[in-house]
Amino acid sequence: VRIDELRVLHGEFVDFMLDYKFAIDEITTKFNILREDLHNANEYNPIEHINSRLKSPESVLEKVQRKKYPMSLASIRENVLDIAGVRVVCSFISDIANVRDMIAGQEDITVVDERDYITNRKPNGYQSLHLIVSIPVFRVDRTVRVPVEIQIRTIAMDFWASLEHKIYYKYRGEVPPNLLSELTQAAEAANQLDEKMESLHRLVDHNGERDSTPDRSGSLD
Ligand code: 0O2
Repeated sequence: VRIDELRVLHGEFVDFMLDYKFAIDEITTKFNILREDLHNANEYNPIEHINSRLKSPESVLEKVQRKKYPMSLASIRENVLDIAGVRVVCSFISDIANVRDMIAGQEDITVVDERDYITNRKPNGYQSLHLIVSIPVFRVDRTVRVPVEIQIRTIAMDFWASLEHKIYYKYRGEVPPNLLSELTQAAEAANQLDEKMESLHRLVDHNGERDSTPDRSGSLD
């Protein structure tokens, strides 16, 4: 490949990746709007925090090679659906479905794929709701529909996943069996904590409702 051809290819790839950066900006703005809207209406806010990441060019190309996808921008657009990633961390398990519905129901969003690793936990214990959505990005000279992977999980699920991710990378995928089993146990503990927090949350909500009843007399119990 000649140097001027290489420059053109590089320019095209940088421009292609910008689509994903803009898609992340749009989705992040949507979640921030939901948060502020709920806050302004004095309603309960299920979103603890939002993170995002743009896959590096190296790991995009690594995935294309590993999965044996054709090496073209059109093929990458069609096959690599997690170049743009947005993670929404919620307080409670029940928040996840609400947050999912709030985003999936928006007019410019199309849900392309959905994987519920909460109902169907991965064998290692991983839990999260994954949505692949597509969103229009309005560039100067064109409109493109761009896929974004949205991961929705609780604080406990996120805590577990970030530790597991670090361990997995530290051992380059060859995690010793004893550590694997400890991790699975930790996932179970995280799940139990989530369930406990959920029931406390319901209890507080329920008592809160009784609290605001005008004819309430005496203590909560
Ligand atoms: P990173 O660093 O977060 O980008 P594939 O992407 O093809 O390998 P698939 O089946 O398309 O896998 O996607 P999947 O399994 O639904 O979700 C992929 C992403 O979910 C991962 O992205 C992680 O972010 C997260 N994930 C899935 N399984 C696990 C797991 O067992 N542990 C942890 N910690 N995270 C998980 P990347 O690209 O692997 O990583």
